[in-house]
Amino acid sequence: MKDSSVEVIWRALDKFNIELPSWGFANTGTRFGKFIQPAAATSVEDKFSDAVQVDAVTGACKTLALHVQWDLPRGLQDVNKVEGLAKKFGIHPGSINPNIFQNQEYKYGSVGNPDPAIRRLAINHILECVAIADALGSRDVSPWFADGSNYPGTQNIRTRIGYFEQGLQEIHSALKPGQRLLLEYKPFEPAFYHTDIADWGMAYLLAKNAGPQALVLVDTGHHYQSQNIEQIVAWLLHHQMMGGFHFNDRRYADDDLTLGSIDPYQIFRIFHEIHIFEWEKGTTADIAYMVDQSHNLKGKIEAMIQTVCTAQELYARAALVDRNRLSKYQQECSLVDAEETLRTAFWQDVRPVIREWRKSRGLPEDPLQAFRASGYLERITKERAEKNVGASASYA
Ligand code: RM4
Ligand code: MN
Ligand code: MN
Repeated sequence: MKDSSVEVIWRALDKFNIELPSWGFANTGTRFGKFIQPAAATSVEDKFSDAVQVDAVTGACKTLALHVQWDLPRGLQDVNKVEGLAKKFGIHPGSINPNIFQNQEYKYGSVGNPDPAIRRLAINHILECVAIADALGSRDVSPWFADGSNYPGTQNIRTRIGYFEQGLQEIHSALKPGQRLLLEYKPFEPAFYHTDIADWGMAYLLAKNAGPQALVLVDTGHHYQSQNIEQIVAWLLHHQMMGGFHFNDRRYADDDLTLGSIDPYQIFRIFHEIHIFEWEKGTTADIAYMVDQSHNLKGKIEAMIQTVCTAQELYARAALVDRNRLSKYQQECSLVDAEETLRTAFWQDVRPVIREWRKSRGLPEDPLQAFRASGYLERITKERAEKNVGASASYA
């Protein structure tokens, strides 16, 4: 590979940080049951400890996304504990995720619930999350709303839009300067007829209505079949509304599969849109790159390492696109040459260059192999096995 290409890759990787999800280290399941893993994290301390292993071998994961109900069950009162863990493990709390989908109260929705008392409960919880984020020094509050309905005619769709507009405005007004509210959309599941924030257009309009610190979060798994995700990303970038990603891959629906395992070209094309935006504007897009995957079959830490490495590879490959040539070909409508410019970058094997980059940064050349050699997995399997035996696996 040319020296200039090597430099492009190194520069790209130096600035590419990926946030890990705390919930990706714990036992999670499908809607039919959980497959319990003996090494799964059993506490927030375990989650920090596991996340650090991923950072130790990849050097790319300096923050850990937290889900308030799962990681700070006592809300603000748990801030000190989490701060202590962050210090101990040297990884910062990342985005703060409210939980407005799990409690019985939210059966018919949270911020979109017809009952004003439930709407208040949900808004208050998110307001507490804003305060938690502020206390922990983390910038983004990113709620995902499971709100919706299962049968036609059972809810007033427009009334609920109004509830969301009002509620999100109130939440926005509690944001401190610099904080961001990231609105995630999802077309269906758990609601199967209508979801209140079903796509990027709805998230965009609600964010715009809430205020300037509200942006859109794109979970790559939350799209209809065959949707052009890079086009959505391009639109959000164009309107300065692209707040962050939840990375995962999907074959059918919200499968939470490993990033790039099904369609690496899709992820490459998303990264290309970001690189070309940054190149044209001469700035770095302020995007939070986060993973949202819960593996119940793969080893959780290994799956995260695999994900981070895949993200780095695809990000580096997209950085290699010769954008000068591409622009020229686009202008001339030289279709084959333009497409080949993209494909040439996609088919480059960047792994040897990434290995060199890792070495130069004091990181292991092969992160997965380094993790396996560390003995960490064997140690935690022993330490946690007993605690995990008692974990509930049942669906009904
Ligand atoms: C949802 C969505 C959210 C995540 C929950 C657990 O499908 O992706 O981001 O917080 O799952
Ligand atoms: Mn998500
Ligand atoms: Mn999801």
